Amino acid sequence: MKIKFLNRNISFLGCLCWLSFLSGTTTPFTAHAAAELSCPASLQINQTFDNGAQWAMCWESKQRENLVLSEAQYSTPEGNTYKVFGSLRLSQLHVAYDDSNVTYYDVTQFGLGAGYISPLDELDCPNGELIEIASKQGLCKSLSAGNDSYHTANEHRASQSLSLFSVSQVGSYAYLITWKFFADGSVQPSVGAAGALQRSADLNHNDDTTHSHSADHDDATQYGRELSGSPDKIWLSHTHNYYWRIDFDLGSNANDDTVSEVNYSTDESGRTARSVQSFTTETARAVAPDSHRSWIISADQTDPMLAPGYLIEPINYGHKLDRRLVEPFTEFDFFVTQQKSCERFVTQNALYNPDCKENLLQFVDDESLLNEDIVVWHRVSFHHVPRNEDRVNMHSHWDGFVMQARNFSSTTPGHSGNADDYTLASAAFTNDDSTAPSNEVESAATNTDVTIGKSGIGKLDLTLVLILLAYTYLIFLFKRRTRR
Ligand SMILES: [Cu+2]
Repeated sequence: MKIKFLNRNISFLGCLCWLSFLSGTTTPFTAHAAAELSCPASLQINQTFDNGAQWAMCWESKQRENLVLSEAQYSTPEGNTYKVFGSLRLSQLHVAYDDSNVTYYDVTQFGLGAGYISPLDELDCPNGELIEIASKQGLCKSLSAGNDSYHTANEHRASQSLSLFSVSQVGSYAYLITWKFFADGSVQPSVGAAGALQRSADLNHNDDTTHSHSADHDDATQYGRELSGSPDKIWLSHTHNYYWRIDFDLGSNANDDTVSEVNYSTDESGRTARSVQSFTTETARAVAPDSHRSWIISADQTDPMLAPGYLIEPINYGHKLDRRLVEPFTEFDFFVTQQKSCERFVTQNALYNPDCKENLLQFVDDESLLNEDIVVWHRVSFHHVPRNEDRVNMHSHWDGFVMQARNFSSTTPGHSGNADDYTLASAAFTNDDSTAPSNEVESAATNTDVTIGKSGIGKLDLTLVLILLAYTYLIFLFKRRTRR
C-alpha cells in the first residue's frame, strides 16, 4: 500500500489566488445544475426539505442486497447541486458466533430482497409513502424529523431527513434497514437487528442446535449465557458485522474522487496535531481511536480538508471483531478499491461473480486509485451477548455510521447566518480575552493549515493582495526596462 503525503504548501502566485480572492473563498466549489436521473419516474426518489435543500436518486431492488440506490445528488438551499454517489448498498451481513462453529453471510447465503422482504403497513410508515417491491409494500419513504438541526435565540429548526426503510426476514432475524439523507447533505445508513435469537447450545448434550461441538458445560457457558425461561440452553453470543459498499462519484466525473485518512498525534506538551494522507493505491485500514482516525472523501485533490466532500468518523466503534487467523479481512474496517461491478459482495463474491475474487481483502490488490472510479467499503461491528429480554421477541439493536457532509455550504444550510445578541456578546467577550495562554498563540502561528476563521481569511487575503501588487509592479518594471 502506497500512501502519498499531501503537499500542503499553498502556491501563492498564479490566477487561482485572484479567483480565490474575488470569490471570497479559499475552496474551488464544483457545483452543477441538477442532472437528469436515468431511471424511469417510478424508480426515482426526490425529497425537498423546509430549508430548500433537495435529494434526488434512483432505486432498485436486488434479490441479494435488496435496496440499491444510485445517481444520488444533493442540492444545497442555495440551489448548488452536487453529484454524490454512483451507488449505495448494504453488501454483506457477516455474523460470526463466539464458539466459531457457525458463520453466516446473510446477504449471499440467503438475501435481503425478493422473498426475504417483509411487507410493511401504515404503522411502519407513519406519514410516509409505501412503495411496492416484489408485489409487497416493501419500502417506506418518509420525511423524518429529529433533534434540532440548530437552535439559537432567534432561529431554530428540527433536523429533517429523507428516510428509506425496509425489513428483511433472514432466518430468525429481522433486519430493519434504514437510509437517512439529511437536509444538510449528510447520510446515515443503519441496520436494526430484531426478530429472535438464532442459535443455542444444549447444555445436557453439549452440542448446539445447528452444529456439534465437543465443549463441556464450562466451555459452552463461555460462549453465551442461559436465559430466563429457557432451561438447559446456552444462547450463543455473536458479532454482527455490517458492511456497506459506497461508490462515491463526487465532482465533475466519477474518476476524480480522493480518499484521505486523517490522524492526530499529541506531543509531550499536550498539543494535538493533524496529519492528512491521501491514498493512491487500493487499501485496507483499521479504526484507530487513539489517533482519532477518520476518512475524508472529496473530489479536490489539492486540500481535502477544505474541499466539498464527506467525513467518516467511526465514533460509534465500541466493538470490533478481529479473527484474522480465520478470516483475514476482519482485521480491517475501511477499504478503498477501484469500482468494479463484479466486486459486489464482501464475502462469497465469486459465488455470484466467478470471474472476480472471493472476498474484499482480495479486491485490495495494489491497483491505482488515481483517476479511477473508487469505492469505499465500511464495516461496523456489534458484539451481541443475549439478555433475557432477547427472548422470545428480541429488541432491535441498531448500528450504523454517518457520512458527514462538509463544505457544500458556506454556513449552516438554511440558517440566515445572522448571529443573535447572545452570540455576538459571547464573540465580543472571546475576542477581548487577552489572557490566552502563550502556547496557544504560538500554536496558531505555527499551524500549517489555512485558518478558516473570519479574521484569518482577512489577513491571508490582504497578504495575497500585497504580494500580487508587488509581483505586478516588478513585471511592469521589467517590461519597461526591456522596451528600452
Ligand atoms: Cu444478534
